[in-house]
Amino acid sequence: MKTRLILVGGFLGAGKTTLLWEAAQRLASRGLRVGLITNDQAPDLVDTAFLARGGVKVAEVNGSCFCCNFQGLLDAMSKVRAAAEADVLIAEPVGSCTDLSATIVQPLKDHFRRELVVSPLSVMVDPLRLADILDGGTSGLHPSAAYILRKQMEEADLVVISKSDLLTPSELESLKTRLAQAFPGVETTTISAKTGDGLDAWLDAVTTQSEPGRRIADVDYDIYAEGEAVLGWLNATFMLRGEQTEWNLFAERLLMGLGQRFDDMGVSVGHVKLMIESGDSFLIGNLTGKGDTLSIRGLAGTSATARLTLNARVQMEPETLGGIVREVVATASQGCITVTPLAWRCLSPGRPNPTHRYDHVIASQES
Ligand SMILES: Nc1nc2c(ncn2[C@@H]2O[C@H](COP(=O)(O)OP(=O)(O)O)[C@@H](O)[C@H]2O)c(=O)[nH]1
Ligand SMILES: [Mg+2]
Repeated sequence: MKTRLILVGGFLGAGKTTLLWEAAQRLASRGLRVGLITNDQAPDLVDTAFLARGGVKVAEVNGSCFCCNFQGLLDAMSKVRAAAEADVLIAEPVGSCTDLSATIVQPLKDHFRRELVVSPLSVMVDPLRLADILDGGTSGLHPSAAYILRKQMEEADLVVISKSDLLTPSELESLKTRLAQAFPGVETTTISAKTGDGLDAWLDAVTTQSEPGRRIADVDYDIYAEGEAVLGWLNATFMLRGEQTEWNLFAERLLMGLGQRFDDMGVSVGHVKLMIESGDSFLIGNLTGKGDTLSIRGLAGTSATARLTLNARVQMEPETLGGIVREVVATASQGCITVTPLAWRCLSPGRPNPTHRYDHVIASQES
């Protein structure tokens, strides 16, 4: 029996991982076996640790994006397919990646149609960013990063407007209409992973349809490379030890401190995400733009030790980003917590150099 692969792209912070979590639970309750695949430029990804807590098998491709490490994606698919005996795999590419139709979907259709059914390429977009992009703005992003976001929608089979709970039904309808005008022929849907609205409809679509990669965007790799290179990238893990600490308050101090610093500097935040784990308890914190996007979910309780994993993608030199994170973690510790770094990767993504790049659409697979 063929395994189904669902690719969920979309810019940093669009809501991909939250959707993967929800989708995995719902597919499991439909009796399907699910495996998840995450992807990042470096190891120690919050998303992987978070998704693995859901009891689902997860494989991580790190060190390079799927497009530039196609074999890494294939290996992860085999590994998680075997481990989960999976009927369905859901893969989340790096949020600053585009051109997935040409570099992932077409080669899969071309060479793996015997073992794989590939679902329509879903691309998630945050409605607040989308509104500004459709108004001709950059949603606070570097123009080349905003270019990536637009290309992601241009190549999508299905644009999924996420976080629909943040808008009224009429605002959503108007966004969908404008999206259809800006990207003619693209299918659109809306989802709230928070309330569950639209989730089953999206799952029905991606688990039954198999016409992926119907379009290929014309991507200028110089602009694409610049859009990625302007982001400082930090994946860090720390051990925190000290007095009894209420970790949710610590996370709030830390994210507020970071949001404040980035807002004061006027730099654009792609995503800052952290996880604090203390025993079986954990929390996830996020900034997906300015300081007022701060959100924390879960409870990490009160204890003397915890593990902090922090992933940040912010428009600045990686060393500057690293320095700010060190300082703000120390300030949030208020002199009561000893912070020991366990892992530290600070980089700026290199020029994308895909393993494959098709310039034409491969005819659709027979089911
Ligand atoms: N209001 C709302 N927030 C959401 C929803 N889905 C995700 N988020 C938030 O968006 C942020 C980024 O989510 P995440 O899934 O990590 O995005 P990713 O970077 O695309 O994987 C987090 O703060 C989530 O809590 C949603 O349906 N509604
Ligand atoms: Mg994610």
